[in-house]
Amino acid sequence: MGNAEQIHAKMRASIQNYDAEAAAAAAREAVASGVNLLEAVEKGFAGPIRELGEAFDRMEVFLPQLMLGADAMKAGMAILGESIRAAGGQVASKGTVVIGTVEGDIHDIGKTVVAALLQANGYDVHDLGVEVPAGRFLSEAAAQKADVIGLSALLSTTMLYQRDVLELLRNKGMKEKYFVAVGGAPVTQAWAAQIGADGYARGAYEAVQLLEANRKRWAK
Ligand code: B12
Repeated sequence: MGNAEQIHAKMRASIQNYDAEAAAAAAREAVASGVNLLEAVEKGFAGPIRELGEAFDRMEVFLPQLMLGADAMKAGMAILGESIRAAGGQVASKGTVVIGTVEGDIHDIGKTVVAALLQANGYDVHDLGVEVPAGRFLSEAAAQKADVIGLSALLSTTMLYQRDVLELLRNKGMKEKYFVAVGGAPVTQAWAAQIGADGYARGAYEAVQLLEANRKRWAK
């Protein structure tokens, strides 16, 4: 097993063991050894968190385990994020992204993974957190001179707030200023088209590809 695989395995185990300290230690090791951090996030943290979510759906694990797994991932991401940001200072930003989970929705794992992978790929990412009202997406996008607005929704009820953000943008004549990407488990390409979003991605890796494919729209 190569060095990178060994580190990915430690990261994976930390999530599977719900061990935040081990996740932080594995993340530190990833940074120190110079492995590709984007790949480490995907293979070491995003994969096992998704598997944990699926195990939860099958009722093989319970809510406390799910929360502890998420906490472990956050502890690791805090370290990787720092390092990714430091590296970002040396390369030109590919664009500014304002991302958050929409109003009424407290799910933040997927959105955090998307934010981290975008950051790892050279985007300047401002994570607004969860339960973000439509108006705040607009004010933060303006304040940060954003190119992209990312809207995450995990509930079929809160998906509707993605539409509200787009309606508010259109009502204020600001839609054309931003590339609006939507995502989250219940969100589909058809929903994105219905509400007039510019793009949809099924997962974090696809989110990076979506922005790469559309980058010329905001490149200066
Ligand atoms: C973890 C979890 C929780 C945790 C959240 C912890 C946290 N800090 O986030 C807790 C326990 C708190 C929770 C609470 C609730 N949950 Co919940 N939860 C989940 C679960 C099991 C996993 C979600 C997750 O983190 N997945 C892992 C991540 C990596 O995947 P992801 O979120 O899909 O994100 C990926 C993509 O969607 C995409 N993506 C995500 N965001 C974005 C944004 C953009 C811009 C783009 C491009 C892409 C993108 O990329 C991500 C990375 O690959 C799902 C089940 C499921 N299958 O989704 C249910 C689920 C979403 N929850 C559900 C429900 C009902 C609830 C509650 C209402 C439960 C309740 N009765 O109290 C509350 C909601 C409270 C609220 N107001 O928000 C339902 C939703 C049903 C529906 N369709 O409406 C689900 C589907 C479970 C189920 N089968 O019933 N939940």
